[in-house]
Amino acid sequence: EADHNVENFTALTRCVVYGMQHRAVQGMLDFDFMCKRKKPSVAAMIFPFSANHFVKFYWGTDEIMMPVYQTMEEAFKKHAEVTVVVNFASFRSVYSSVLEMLNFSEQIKTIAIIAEGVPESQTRAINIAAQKLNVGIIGPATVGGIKPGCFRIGNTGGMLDNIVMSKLYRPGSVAYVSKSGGLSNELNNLICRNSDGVYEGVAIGGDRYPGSRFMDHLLRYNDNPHVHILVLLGEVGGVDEYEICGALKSGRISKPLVAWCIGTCASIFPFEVQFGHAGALARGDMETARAKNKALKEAGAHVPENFFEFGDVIHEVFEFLVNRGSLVPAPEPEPPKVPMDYAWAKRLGLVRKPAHFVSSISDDRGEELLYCGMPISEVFEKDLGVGGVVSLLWFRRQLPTFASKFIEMILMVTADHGPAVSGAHNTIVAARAGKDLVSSLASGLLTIGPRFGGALDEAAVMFKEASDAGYDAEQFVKNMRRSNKLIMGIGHRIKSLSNPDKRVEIIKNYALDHFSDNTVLKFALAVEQVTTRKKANLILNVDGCIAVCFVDMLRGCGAFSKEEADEMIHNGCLNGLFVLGRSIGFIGHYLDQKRLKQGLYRHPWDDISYINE
Ligand code: Q5B
Repeated sequence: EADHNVENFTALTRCVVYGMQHRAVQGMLDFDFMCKRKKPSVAAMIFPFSANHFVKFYWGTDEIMMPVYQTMEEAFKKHAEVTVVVNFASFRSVYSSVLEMLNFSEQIKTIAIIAEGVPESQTRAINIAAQKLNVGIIGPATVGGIKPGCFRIGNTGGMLDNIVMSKLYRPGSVAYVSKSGGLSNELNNLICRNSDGVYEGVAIGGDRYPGSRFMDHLLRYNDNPHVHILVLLGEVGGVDEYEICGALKSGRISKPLVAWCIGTCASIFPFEVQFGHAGALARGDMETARAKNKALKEAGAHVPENFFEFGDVIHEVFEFLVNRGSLVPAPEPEPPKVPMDYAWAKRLGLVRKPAHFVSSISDDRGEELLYCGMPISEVFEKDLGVGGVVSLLWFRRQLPTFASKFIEMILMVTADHGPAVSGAHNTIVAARAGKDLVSSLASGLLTIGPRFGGALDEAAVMFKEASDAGYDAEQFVKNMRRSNKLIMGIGHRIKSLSNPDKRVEIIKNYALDHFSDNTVLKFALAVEQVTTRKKANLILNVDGCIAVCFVDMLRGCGAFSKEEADEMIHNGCLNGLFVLGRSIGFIGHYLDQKRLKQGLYRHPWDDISYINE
C-alpha cells in the first residue's frame, strides 16, 4: 500500500507558492486559464523577506493582483481553502520551511519541494515528519507534476506552446510517474502522440529518498476510474520498481502498466556510472536498469525492447483498450487560445511595435555593458579615463587622448571654487537645513545659470559666430553694447587683470600647446583686450575660456565635421561640463557640513537691508 498519501488534485485545488517565483506563478495561472478553471490555482505567495504586498499577474488577458504574505500563518489563515504548497525555497532553507509548513498539517495536505541538492538526512527527516502527519510530499529535486484540467505544479509541462502541443489542457486516460522532470516533458509528448493523452503526471524527483515514491502514485492512479493506462519511467538505481513488480503479481495493480527503466547503457561501462540524478547509481545488479526492466516484464508490465519503442507500446495498449471498448476517448475540445506574452511573440517574430524610446549611447542588455558600442572592459584596457567615458557617452566618439585629457582638466578646474560662490552656498544652506545629499546637490546645481557657471554654451555660440562672421573684437564689443547684451564668458566678480584666474591660464595654455587650431580662443582673447580696457574685471572668465577652447577642440580634433561640432555646441553640451565638474565640489560641501555638524543656517538680520516703504 502507499506510504505517502498524496492528494488527488481537482479543478478546485488551490495552493500557495513559497518564494517570489513570478514566472512559475504566471505559468500556473496560464495553465489554469487554458484549462478553463474558474479560479486561479495560486491563491497567494509567501515571501518572508518583505512586508505584505501585492504583485500583478495576467489571468488570460486581464490583470489580477496576487497577495504576497510575509508569514505562513497569515497566508494560510487568509486562504483557508489552500491545501497545497509549492515550495521554491532554496536547498538551504527547504528543511526549516517545510517543518514550518507541517505545523499547518490540519490544512496543508501536499507540499511540492522543487529545490535540488537538499541534504539526504534532511529529506529523510522531512519524509518521516510528513508521513506521521499524513502530508504528501512531491520532490525534492523535481519540477512537480501536472493534472490537465486541474492543477499544474510550477513549471511542469514547459512553455505554453508545449502544453498545447501535448494537449495538457484537457484530461486523457494515461497517468504516468517518472523520476525526471525533464523526461516527464518527453512523456507528455509521447503519451499525447500515442494515446488520448495524459490524465496526470508526477515527477517524483531524482534524489535517493524522494518524499513520495512510484508506488504512492501508481496506486492512486490504479484506483482512479478515469485512468485506464499506467506509465512508469524508472531509472537505474534504487529498488522501488520491485515493489511495483510485487503489486502487479498480487493484482494490487490491475490496470495495464507500460514501464521502462532508463540507464540501460550503464552496462557498456566497465564501472558503475553515476547519472545526473543523485539516486541514479546502481548499487549491485538488482539496481541496474536492465535487471529492473526484466523483472517488470516478468511481473506483467508492458516493457519495450528499448526507450525508442516506448511510445509504440503505449500506442498498442491504448488501441487494444479502445478496440475492446473499455476505453472510450472523450470528444476532442477546441484547443484553447493562448494569450501570448509580448516578449515571447517578439522573439518568435510574430509582433512588432514602435519603440517609445530611442537610445544610442549605452546598452546593458548583453553579457557586458557597452558605452557607445565599446565593452566596459575595453574602456579599462584602453585606460580611457573619465575623459574617455565622457567622450563616448556625450559625443559618441572615442576622442584623441589630448582631447579626453582636456575634458578631465575641465572637470578638475571647475570642481570647486570655494564656499562663497552661489551654488556652493545653496548646497551648504540646504545641507544645514537637514536635506539629504541629492537634494542639497540639486539645490546647488539649480543655481547654475547665465551669471554663475552656466555661461559656457552661450559664450561658445557668441564667440564662435562672431569669429566665423569675421568680426574684429572692437566691432563685436560695440555691437553687443549697442544691443545691450552682456558678452557671455566675460567678467568675474573677484578675478581681474590684477588678480588673474589661474584656472583660465591652465586651460588657455593647454589649448595653445595641444590644439591644432585656436581661432575662437584667439578671437576671445582679443575681445578680452577690449573689455579689460573698460574695466579690469571684464576678463575672459573660466566659463568663457573653457567654452572657446572647447569649440576649437571639437572642430580641430578630427573626430567631427564642423557641422557636427556646431550641432553639439548648439545642443548645449558645454554647460554640462561645468555641471559635472562642480557636482564634485557641491558633494564635498555637503559632506563637509555634515562632518562639521553644522546646524540650521539663518541669515543675520543686520546683513539684510530692510526697505519698508
Ligand atoms: N559688464 C560675472 O559682473 C558677472 C559684462 C559687461 C560686457 C559682460 C558679469 C556677467 C557674463 C556671464 C558670465 C560666468 C556677473 C562667470 C562663474 C564661475 C565662478 C564664479 C566665482 C566659479 C560679474 C559692471 C560693468 C557694467 C556691465 C559691464 C559686466 N559683465 N560688459 N559683457 N559680460 N558676465 N558668467 O562684476 O558700463 O558700468 O554699466 O554677467 O560669464 O560664474 O568664482 O564667483 O568658478 O564659481 O557684478 O568663477 O560679468 O559686474 O554686473 O556690476 O557690471 O561691466 O555692463 O558696465 P559684475 P556688473 P557699466 S564665471
